Amino acid sequence: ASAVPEIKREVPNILVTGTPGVGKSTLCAKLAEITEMRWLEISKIAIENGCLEEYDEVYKCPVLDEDKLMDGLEEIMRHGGNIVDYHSCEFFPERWFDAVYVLRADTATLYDRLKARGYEGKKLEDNIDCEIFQVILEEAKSSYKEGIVFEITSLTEAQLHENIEKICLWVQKWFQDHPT
Ligand code: DAT
Repeated sequence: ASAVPEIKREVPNILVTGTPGVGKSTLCAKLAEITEMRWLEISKIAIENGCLEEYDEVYKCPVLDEDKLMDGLEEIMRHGGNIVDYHSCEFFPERWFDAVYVLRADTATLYDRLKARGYEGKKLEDNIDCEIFQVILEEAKSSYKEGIVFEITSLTEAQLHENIEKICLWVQKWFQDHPT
């Protein structure tokens, strides 16, 4: 039995995940603006709250203290209204999310975006491989119920707007299905 009493959320929580460079921040920023939900950039929150354990020299990125981070986010997640933005998704509690959007990109686009961000060598190759082998999509499918995982692409402005529309419709439907 969990020590945390469940609260019925009045606003849903959404997870936006995918390989770095697929367009998560771009989508989340816009979505947060339109829905007035809270955009939680996990990488930034981890830094601001001292939730980094060590630095991975191979991948040139910090390793999260996941337990500390989850404990710190529990309260805010219980009340809902959050858009969580992170390039991994398996360590979050399943009960936190009402929808999981996995952003996908083609190799050429992702390569250009990551190059422009200064990624190179192994870090660049590994992130491209991660996308080719749909690592995050598989992670999402094995961590969350099939019906709440949605695969989307956001390569162009037009697709960005289509995705925003689609997610806003999903949010509207969620409110209809969860009357207060
Ligand atoms: P992520 O947060 O997944 O790392 P991002 O939002 O920072 O990705 O986007 C990476 C780059 O791609 C950035 O330069 C903006 C661009 N981009 C993202 N989504 C886009 C879209 N739908 N149309 C055009 N450019 C986009």
